[in-house]
Amino acid sequence: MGLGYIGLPTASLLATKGFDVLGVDVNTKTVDRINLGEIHIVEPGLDILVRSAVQSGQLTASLEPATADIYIIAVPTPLSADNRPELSYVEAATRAVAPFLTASSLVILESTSPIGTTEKIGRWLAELRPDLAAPSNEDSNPPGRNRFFLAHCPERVLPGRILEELVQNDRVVGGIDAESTARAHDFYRSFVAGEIVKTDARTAEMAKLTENAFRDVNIALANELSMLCERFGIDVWRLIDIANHHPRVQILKPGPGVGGHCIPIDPWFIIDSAGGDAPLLKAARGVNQTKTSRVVEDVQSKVEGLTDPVIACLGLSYKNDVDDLRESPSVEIALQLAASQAGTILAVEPNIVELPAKLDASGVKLVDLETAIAHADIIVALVKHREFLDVNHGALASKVVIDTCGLLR
Ligand code: SAJ
Repeated sequence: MGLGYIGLPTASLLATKGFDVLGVDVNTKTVDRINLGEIHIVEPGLDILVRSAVQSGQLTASLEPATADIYIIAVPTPLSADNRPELSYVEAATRAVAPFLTASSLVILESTSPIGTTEKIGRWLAELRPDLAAPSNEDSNPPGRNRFFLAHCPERVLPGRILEELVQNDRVVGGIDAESTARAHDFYRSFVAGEIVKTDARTAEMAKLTENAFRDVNIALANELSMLCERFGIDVWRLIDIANHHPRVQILKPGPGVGGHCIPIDPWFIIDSAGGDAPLLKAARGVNQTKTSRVVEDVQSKVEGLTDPVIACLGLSYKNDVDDLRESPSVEIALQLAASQAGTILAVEPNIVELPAKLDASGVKLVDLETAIAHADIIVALVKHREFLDVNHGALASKVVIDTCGLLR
């Protein structure tokens, strides 16, 4: 259920491992493209995998689910405007599969979810299918009654390395009851090379959120150091390199802020589940958001005194070598610069062919690297894409350069 960044790689991998896979998505265009053996997202190796999965007949895409042994829910769990988890896609997917469940069906939630979501799915399914016994951690299932199984197995793959990590990463499986955990474990064992750690559903949910919160806090330290180093006249990249020589220190890299649909979102799931009582996670979110505003202010201060300034933003995606612009601090920076009429804003993003509507409407222009460098007074390096690595440093000599991602080191 869901053929996005997690569902499509998982569906096509399973298909090439011999499973009969029905990939379900609510988007007609996505379904049509996949049935032609084409893909709608950028991920290394995915085009070849999907083509071969579709051509072999093992993978079919559809708008509607059908009866299956295993249902994997891999739909988005976004954050609402007031930082609350939005479970409507999970609920819709649950409602869509409910009529098709049979005795012994295994339902697996892979979407990153707030604490208690797997139990919630169990309650929805119990209401929708009173003819089947729902799994219960109190072990109250009457013996012999037809029942379904339910577990959480959070996705943990890194965009850009999804196909490799789907197989190689360790997985966490947490069932509502021990039998659900065991069945989910056996399923993942059939295609995962890494260790499969068994736990309960709530711990699995919290483990996934903890991993991303750990990264957010660590990057917040790097971003705070970058702002402090600016004040102290110290090269933050060199500083972190040196500190990381210590055998027990591993600080991540500063950047223009933290983006994507995972790391800036998942700490809020914990904060929300805790009724707001998670001060460190909130502080880290604040620091990482402040870093984005600081980059905008830095550019604005450099523009002062220039006539008709041209500002080139190198990179728009949320991180290097992906096409994903969701929750991207670089997009936010370009938008804020455009809104504040800081100058003409040129954007270079080699992984897209057209700008999203809101950037286009704001007057930002998508250009290639050479054009941007030739015309810009101020270069803001936002994302360390491989296409930027060979940038001609000589051509930058006469420009004001703000390097947020260490591109020009
Ligand atoms: N970033 C930094 N400095 C760093 C590393 C990252 O500023 O040193 C920024 C990136 O530029 C980006 C953001 O953080 O804006 C997130 O990028 P990322 O590479 O850290 O993570 P994601 O969002 O692509 O994927 C994460 C991964 N989680 C962990 O590494 C703990 C991935 O394994 C998860 O599956 C994914 O979230 C997810 O779906 O939850």
